[in-house]
Amino acid sequence: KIDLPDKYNAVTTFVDCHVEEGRSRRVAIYYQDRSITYGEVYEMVNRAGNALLELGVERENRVFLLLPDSPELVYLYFGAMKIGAVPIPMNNRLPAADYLYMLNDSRSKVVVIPPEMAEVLEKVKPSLCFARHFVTTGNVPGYLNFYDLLAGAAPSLAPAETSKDDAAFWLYSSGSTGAPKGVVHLHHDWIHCCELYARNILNIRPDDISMSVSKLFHAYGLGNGLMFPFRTGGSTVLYPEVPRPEPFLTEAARRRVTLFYGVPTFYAAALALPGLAKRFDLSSVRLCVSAGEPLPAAIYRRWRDCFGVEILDGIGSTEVLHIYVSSRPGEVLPGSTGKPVPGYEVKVLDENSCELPPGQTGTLWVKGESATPYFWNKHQRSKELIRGEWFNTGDRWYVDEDGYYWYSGRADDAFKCRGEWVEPVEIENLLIEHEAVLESGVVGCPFGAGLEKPVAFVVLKPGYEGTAEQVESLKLFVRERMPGYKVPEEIRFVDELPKTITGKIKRFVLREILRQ
Ligand code: 3SK
Repeated sequence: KIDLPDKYNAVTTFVDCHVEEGRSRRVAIYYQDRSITYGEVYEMVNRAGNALLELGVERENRVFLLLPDSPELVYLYFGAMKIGAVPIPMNNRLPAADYLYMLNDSRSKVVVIPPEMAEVLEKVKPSLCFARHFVTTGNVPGYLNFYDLLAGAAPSLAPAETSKDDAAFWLYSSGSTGAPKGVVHLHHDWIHCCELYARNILNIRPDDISMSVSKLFHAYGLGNGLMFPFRTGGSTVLYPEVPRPEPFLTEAARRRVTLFYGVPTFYAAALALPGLAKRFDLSSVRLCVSAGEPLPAAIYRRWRDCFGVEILDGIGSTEVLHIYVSSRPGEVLPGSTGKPVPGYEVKVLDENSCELPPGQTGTLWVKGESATPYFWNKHQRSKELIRGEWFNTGDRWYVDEDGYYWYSGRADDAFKCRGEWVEPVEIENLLIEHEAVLESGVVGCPFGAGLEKPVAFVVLKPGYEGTAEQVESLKLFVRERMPGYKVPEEIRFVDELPKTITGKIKRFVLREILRQ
């Protein structure tokens, strides 16, 4: 149990403490060719907070941060929280209509963008009901300049006397259907994730250098790439571009990263590069992490064989903020996501809300101090997914006799074939073991009399072709290892799979493709 005083502002334990306790000269952020110390971050956070105050931002006002991973995003995220306002780090690759919805839903008063986002924002500006100030990190006519605002703001700032239970920041969770949900998080949430997961499972230390494939606008990336290193006074490498394996691994090697946080799609794409281990010196990495979707055993083994480092798989969610079930160093069971992180509780329930014994698949519920209290403006959805202290993840899992958790897909992805339940992920994980397969996505599709059968979308590794022989080879591969009803009725070769930003396969898009 982590005890916090009732009056608590999270910025005091992630930024201010490093200056107050003599760590001002430590490097907080590596960004391109710059090294930024905790002392510099502290001053810029204060300036950002004061600049927002001067714009008239008040406690609880939302501040929409449509910025790439960069020091500016860090300054504004902490600066807004420090004055008691509520930053919303935001994905900068969405369609304009999503921004319109989220800006009005959140009633954000200030929007901050890089200059290249101006074109998209201009499309929605006339329909914005609450935004009052538009700020940019470049030069855009009609926008305030971020650096001018900071230069004119004072470098010291006392933290707003927030309660530990005040809203600190929001993240929008897109999910697979419906409008995005504003997930509200409180000042006390991050400290729980940092202590329970980063410190107790990863054993994160001040000399660690962290780097995350997932971006800071996503809960997984925000923990990995900012809050975990800032909790200990360690360093983070911020990478503003899309994380393509070659340049990303080059930067990780150059910065001698020690904690590497990826997603299965990234690991799979990197493993498809020829001569991987020779081209990228990752000898500084002591631990890799994967989340976003379960890590197939084949990818775990290939990566470990290539770099000699374990990947710890974990389950997390935007609602719980970070990982609550995780593999442990030295105890990885490939294909499983490990065991609950102490401090969180999980249970597997059937459709009547009865707890299931080991071996039986049901819906995973989780309880923990970092879980969201509610979704903004979505009372019905909040009631459906949050029951008392428990949150319904909507994912299907089972726990084995040894207490290891195994993923079986989204509740709405499972389908029945010849009277038996089929979990797409089981077939996908087998297909990926085939030498020609880079990735696959499986969905149920009605054939003939409307009976559902599995269809596999397959991305082949470079050098393999989607021929009729390849189809037969893949079907035979499954037939030799699984009961007949799990053998894909059809195999379609595709260049890529539709995915969410953390690499979860959007199976509803695959189902739509089959309906066309
Ligand atoms: O998207 C996820 O699955 C996730 C994983 C770890 C931490 C946070 C999130 C949202």
